[in-house]
Amino acid sequence: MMARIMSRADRSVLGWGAFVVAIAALVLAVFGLREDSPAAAEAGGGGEAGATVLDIELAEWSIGPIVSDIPAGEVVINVVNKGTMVHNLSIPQLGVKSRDLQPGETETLQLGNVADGQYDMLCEIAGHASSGMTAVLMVGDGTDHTGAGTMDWQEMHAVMEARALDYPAKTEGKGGQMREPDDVLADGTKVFNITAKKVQWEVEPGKFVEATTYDGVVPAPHIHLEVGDKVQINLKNDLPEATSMHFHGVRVPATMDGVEPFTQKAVLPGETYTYEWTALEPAVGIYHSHTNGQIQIPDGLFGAMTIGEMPIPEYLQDKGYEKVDKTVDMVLNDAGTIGLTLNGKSFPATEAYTLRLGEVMMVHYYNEGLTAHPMHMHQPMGWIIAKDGIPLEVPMPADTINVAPGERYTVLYKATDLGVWAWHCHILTHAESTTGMFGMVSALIVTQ
Ligand SMILES: [Cu+2]
Repeated sequence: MMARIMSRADRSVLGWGAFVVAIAALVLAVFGLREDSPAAAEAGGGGEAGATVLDIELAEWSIGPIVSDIPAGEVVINVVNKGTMVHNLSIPQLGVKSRDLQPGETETLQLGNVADGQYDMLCEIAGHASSGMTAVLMVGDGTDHTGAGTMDWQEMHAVMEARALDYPAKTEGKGGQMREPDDVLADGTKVFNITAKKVQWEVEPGKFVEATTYDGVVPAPHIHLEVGDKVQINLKNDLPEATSMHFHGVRVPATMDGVEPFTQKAVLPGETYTYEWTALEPAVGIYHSHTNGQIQIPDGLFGAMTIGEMPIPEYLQDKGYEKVDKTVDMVLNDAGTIGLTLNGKSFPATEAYTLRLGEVMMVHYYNEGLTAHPMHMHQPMGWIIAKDGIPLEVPMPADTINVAPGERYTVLYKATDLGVWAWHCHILTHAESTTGMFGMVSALIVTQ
């Protein structure tokens, strides 16, 4: 039995009231509560006599401790970069900023005499704060109860619950929708006119970021082709910098591989560049930039591209996986202006997916971020049926699928039990914070 790799998903939404109650219960039951104890380091040594010395660690994607509660007075901060990328520590309200620290580097910051108050700390490297590199410096006698550092567990719980109950929150813009050709030429060539441009993109309610996009959406429109299709993609560059387009995981001639300056000239601002090739083999791929890619891609310049049909393995047909009722792309990101997101949205603005009992969902995972994400579906169990678009001879069961940057996994899920099932990255700091779930969290809702 064959199923189209991407069909127009029927994402009918039902019973949201019941769902909201259900997910609230789910949130409490599944994720539980953790009380992060505010860290206070009060010691001599290194600083001026009587100064408070604070140790702050930078990593992907956190600043720890997330809340530091210290007395007013002289403050010295020892910053260490324990991550694998360059980071810095900035306290804008105090005008204090470390230099850019390489992995393993340290710096001591003399803050001087700091008055009572709440001061934000963040990494100023583009996209790092929105990915989670923020923390709070609470200075004073602790009577300020507006900040996270002084919340008791009930207050923290209320903040977390309020955030979770917003799910699935409405935001402007929806990416990754199927894109029909703009034109079909006499010889059957499918023509797609695609514009690279910056837009303001709402990643979560009220939070707009400058995204780098194809056609104004994150992820870019999904392009689906059949084996044998001739395709022409006219890439117009409306960005303020050069770009190019690479077809990741798709067999194309070297001259169409998009790696400037080797296989083509860069597409300069204002120019249009044409890619033409024939779809030779089935694929589960991605089209994305290959120019300044470490910025342009996390900032949003990526979209799914599939060719042909993905078969259901006989092994699973025998287990009752007869047809695919719904096909879903799950594009992961963690950096740039877009940050920790599923399909360009951060919880609670992520989509809620629905299945009826017995229905089968095919999910294509794609990772366009900078780090791996173990994507966990609470239920049902998933079956990996293809890796990077190639069907596996023997499918592999997995409730957690570690998707490294650049990888694609195709997974079948058959709805076996009613309920709201959390579906999230299992690197916990990609899914939860002291103010509740965020980032790479979504849910599958199974109904009768
Ligand atoms: Cu993750």
